[in-house]
Amino acid sequence: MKESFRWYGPNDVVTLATIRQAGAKTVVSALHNIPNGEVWGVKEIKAHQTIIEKAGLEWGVVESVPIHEDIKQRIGDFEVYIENYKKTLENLSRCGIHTVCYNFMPVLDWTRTHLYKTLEDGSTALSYEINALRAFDLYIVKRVHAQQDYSAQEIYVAKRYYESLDDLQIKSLTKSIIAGLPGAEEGYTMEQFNKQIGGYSNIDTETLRSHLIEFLKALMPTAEACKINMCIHPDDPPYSLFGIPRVVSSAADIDLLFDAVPSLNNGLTFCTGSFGVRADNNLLEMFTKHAERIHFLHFRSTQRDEEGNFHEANHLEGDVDMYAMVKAALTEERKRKNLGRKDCEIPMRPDHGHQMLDDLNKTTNPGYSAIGRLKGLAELRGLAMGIMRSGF
Ligand code: CS2
Ligand code: MN
Repeated sequence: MKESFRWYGPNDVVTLATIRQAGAKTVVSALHNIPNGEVWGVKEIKAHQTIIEKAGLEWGVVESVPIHEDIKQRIGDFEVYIENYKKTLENLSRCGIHTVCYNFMPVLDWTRTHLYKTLEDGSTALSYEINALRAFDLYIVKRVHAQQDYSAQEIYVAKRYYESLDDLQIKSLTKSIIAGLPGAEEGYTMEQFNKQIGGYSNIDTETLRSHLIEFLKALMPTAEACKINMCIHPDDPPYSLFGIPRVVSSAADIDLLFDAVPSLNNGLTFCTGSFGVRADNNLLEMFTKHAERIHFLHFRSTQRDEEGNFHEANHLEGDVDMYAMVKAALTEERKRKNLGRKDCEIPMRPDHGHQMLDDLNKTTNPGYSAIGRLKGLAELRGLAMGIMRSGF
């Protein structure tokens, strides 16, 4: 596995020097300053790449080139934005960058209700509380059809939860959910959020899926010609939120996607933490079935409960069987090597980490502090070495 670390650019308090000391070779990064939908020019890509290379690292993966909302809804200027996306891929390829992560989650990117849940050992983790989400939907957003989406019992519990919140807690919950987590690119005010949700009133699951498939069909000739491996990131959490569909959540979703667009350039970011939130996702089966098109690995674990709450666990604990996942990744790499595939080292980043030690006193991007990720990477590296050395 090619050990990688995400870097948010020159303003990231976790510097490239830190990433080098963590032992990662590859940087996962994006041009966050370019508005969604616009072309990434060669000049801007090169400038970013030069900063990374000067630090002795390589820019191996783009995470993400965001998909404009017009493409997801197939409205307005979506054709222009698809053309722009192709140009961005061509420009990245010209600069020698061939792996592009993206997601197709409508309106919101990844979502958590709480960003600093204190764990038993004093570190903090990102978490998702189902009642907080429902209370937000029903009583803060006051979404038009929200009442129809929950049972009477769920509404009752959510109402009690809402009534227990003070103003500060309401503000903080709102910020966690709609202000945009790192990498999400878009944050909303309440008014904008409601408007965005409204855009999906006529878009059901199958419609959204067809929009994704149409987008990929349009993109593949360019991706193939420029040797760009597109790798879609799963929905996080992997189910519909706020009555808006999500279509990259389950085993059936990815089967449909890759059946519809079989090119290997139409690949997957295997995020164990995102898929792992659903108990009905058999991660190992999903991985093995689509292994040849997994171009990027996000390794992290989550701990869920019966009610639908989850928080981010230590990388080697929680619901994800990380031993099995790392073994599966190493097995796929060996297979590729035997087939003579050039991409026999798959970029892997420790996805998120707890805020801990000195980082507890720093302001870092939630989920993206240095030490928690360094710990995750070190544990994953040790696990991989142990598997390889024990003659797998
Ligand atoms: C998140 C997201 O789970 C994750 O990796 O941190 O930022 C995710 O990377 C993007 O949604 C992918 O497009
Ligand atoms: Mn991820």
